Amino acid sequence: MRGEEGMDIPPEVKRIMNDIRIMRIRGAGRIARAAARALMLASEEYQGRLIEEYMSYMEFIAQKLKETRPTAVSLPNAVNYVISRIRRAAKECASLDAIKSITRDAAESFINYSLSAVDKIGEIGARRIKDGDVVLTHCNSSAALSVIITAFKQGKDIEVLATETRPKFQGYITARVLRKEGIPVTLIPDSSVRYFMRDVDRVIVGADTVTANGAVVNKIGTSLIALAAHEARVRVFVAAETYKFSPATVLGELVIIEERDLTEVVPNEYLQKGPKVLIRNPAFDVTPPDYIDAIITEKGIIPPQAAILILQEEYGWVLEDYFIRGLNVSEE
Ligand code: RUB
Repeated sequence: MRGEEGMDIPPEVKRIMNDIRIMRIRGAGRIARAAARALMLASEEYQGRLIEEYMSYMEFIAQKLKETRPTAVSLPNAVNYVISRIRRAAKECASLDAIKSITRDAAESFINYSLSAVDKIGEIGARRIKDGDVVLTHCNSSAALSVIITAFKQGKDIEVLATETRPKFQGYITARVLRKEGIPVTLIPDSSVRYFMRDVDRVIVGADTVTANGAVVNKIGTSLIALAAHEARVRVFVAAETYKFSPATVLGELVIIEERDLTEVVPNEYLQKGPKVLIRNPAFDVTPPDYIDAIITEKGIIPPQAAILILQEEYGWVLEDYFIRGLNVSEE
């Protein structure tokens, strides 16, 4: 593949980009790890000798990766984690070989951090699940599953209601994973959530993005589930690694909600006939902090209103940089 700037994208990197786009690689955590790996592969494949060229090539790949899916902030956060380390190394005038090895280390350290964060969330979140609980989950979230599976492995007798999650049916993946673990699971239609809510003790979902005010962007339907849970006084927990928190939202940026292909909702033949109605397919929605009891991160459980503290701790340098650069620009 040749990019706008005439740069080659190695086939394996191109494959990862496409897999993210078509959702063969999906779920915010997996997408983030795949992006870090893609940067590592792109770096390994780079044949040139000039640092400047290497930098523009890596920035180009980073940009292309960020464009694959718009909503999960874990993707730009993972890319920026690696790219910021490469930029720093280039500024310090390291050799190209040294910069390449920093690229590999940065990508590997992001991937390892991400995997251990999911385990840690499992340990922390499992403390909030009681013996005998019925847990409802939506879509397919590794972080939410980590909590459920850890609680079960601790010997807690639990049962799970998994929503189908139309239109892409990620709930079937969740049901399969839970069944393999030996956890009793019932697959239910999305529209039956309020019907079942009276039997539910806890709702646990994942997140694609957590905003500065503690709102959670997750698979479409999450906000309706949270609303039904709120009405029934059922606690709602969100399992989210800290790289799912969005620094851009501190600066007032809104999260882009992905709208996917209409063929996910209606058959292609129907579309080809030129349907007389408008069809839409938003993939995510926003659950306000008022409907969330707590966010389980690898650093501990926080109320959604404390999201800003995570952002200050994890991304303070990004924000500082923005404000300092902003100041420089206005002083010029
Ligand atoms: C997946 C989804 C998941 C979050 C969290 O949407 O909404 O709940 O990404 O997942 P899609 P994880 O299938 O459209 O990518 O906890 O695995 O990061």
